Amino acid sequence: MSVVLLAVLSCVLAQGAPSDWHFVPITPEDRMEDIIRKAAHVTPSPRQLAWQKLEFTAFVHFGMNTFTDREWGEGNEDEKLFNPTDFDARQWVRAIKAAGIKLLIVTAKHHDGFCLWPSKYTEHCVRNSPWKNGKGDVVREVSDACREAGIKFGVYLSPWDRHEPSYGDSPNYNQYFKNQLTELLTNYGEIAEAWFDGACGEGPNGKRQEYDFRSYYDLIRKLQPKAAISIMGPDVRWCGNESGTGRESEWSVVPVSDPTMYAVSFDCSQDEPGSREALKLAAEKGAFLVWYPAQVDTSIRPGWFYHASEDNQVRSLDELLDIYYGSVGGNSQLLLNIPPDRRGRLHDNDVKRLEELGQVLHATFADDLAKGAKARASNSSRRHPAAKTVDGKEQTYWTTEDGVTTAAIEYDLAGPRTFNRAALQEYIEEGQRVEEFFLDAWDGSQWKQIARATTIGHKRLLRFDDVTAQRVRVRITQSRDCPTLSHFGLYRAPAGP
Ligand code: FUL
Repeated sequence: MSVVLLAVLSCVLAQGAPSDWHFVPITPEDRMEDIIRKAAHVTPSPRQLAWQKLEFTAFVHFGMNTFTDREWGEGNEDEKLFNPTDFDARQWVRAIKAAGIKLLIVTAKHHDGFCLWPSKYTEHCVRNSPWKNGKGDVVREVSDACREAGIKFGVYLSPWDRHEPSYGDSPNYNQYFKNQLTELLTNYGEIAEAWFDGACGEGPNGKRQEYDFRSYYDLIRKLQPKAAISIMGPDVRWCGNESGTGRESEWSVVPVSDPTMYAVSFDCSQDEPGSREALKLAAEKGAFLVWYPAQVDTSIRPGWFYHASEDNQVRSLDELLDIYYGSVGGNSQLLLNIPPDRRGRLHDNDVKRLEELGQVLHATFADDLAKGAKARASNSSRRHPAAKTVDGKEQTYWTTEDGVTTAAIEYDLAGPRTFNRAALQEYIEEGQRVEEFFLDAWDGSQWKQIARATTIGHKRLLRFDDVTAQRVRVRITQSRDCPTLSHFGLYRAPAGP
């Protein structure tokens, strides 16, 4: 108990950092059990929690590269090349919403520096394009379409800028970048996510740009306090690949060396950054535990931008489902890119695939066969009985009594049911804890194992062949502290494709 108290007390605020940034120091003096207890009590900020609950989000790469058939522009492209013939942001949003996506991030500026909004600070923008006689504003139309349709909106603003002459002249470019951020964060309503990648090149003056991330973050917190700052940012970490593959065990609590998170130098390529081994190694050097959840970003096509040559390479429904189960179902958020074509519309092939994906997800998850089931746990705290896992409410949860880290919950479905998917969610407001669990079904004479998995976190989805049973059991065999479960669900995915 005293260790828990110590962990909570040592969860202090980073000096000078915004007030909701918590971190817990780990040191060489800490024993493994101390480190694990501390990790189990690190919790998300309200902003991170809201971000995590979106689960499935969209990236839209659109800009100069769409018209030059490139992935990275040089920065010297003529503004006259940008000329969508039938631009329709509502069409993007309709297609994206049909897949069940809850937020859209548009590439307001990619590495070529061309701005999709009429920026006061550069001539390299839509104002000098023939589109709508220079009166168009992609960011405006997309943000309006998102709001109209009730989905959230975010911006990608490339720090690397191959057009802007001040790039590499660090203080001047930092000011330019903040001016642009200010335009985007003040003129387009609520921004739910600001996305920065790590690409950084040399400026025309031959100098390397030193980004002043600290001042970027401070500005964002001031102008859009609810916006999650992703990738080169303190709120959300990159999963480490662009192929759509999540980790088998994804921990949202990881060690960092700078608790202010102003200088994010996180090695995203690690096998399992939140594992016991990784925490132990970090403690030996002295580190800080923070809540830093993973995002899986990938494109529905081979490229991030639209290329007509890839029209027949839109990912199959099977592939997209694999990505979905591995990311959303593996304690990550999925950011799926769908690039509009030169008309300024999503291509039919992508639209069709998004629709199919939405249909399968809806048909699978609309009916929870475990909802309201009779639930009995081997151990429960008085205020958090097992029934809370199947009451359909996000804010209620089951947990064990102090000191109990393994337990089983048995569910009686009131009659035999056939299912092939399961969903489990921890109550992450209390932290992430489960390290291993099993799902079993009673076959009439004995318990049979259906699945085994490691972490749960915000969500773990399990896929298995059809099982027909009336009684099922979740067995938590390893947890970093009292396990919690806010949701347990059973579903039946339609057969095929
Ligand atoms: C990377 C960029 O270089 C790619 O072009 C793309 O925007 C991807 C999402 O981030 O860093």
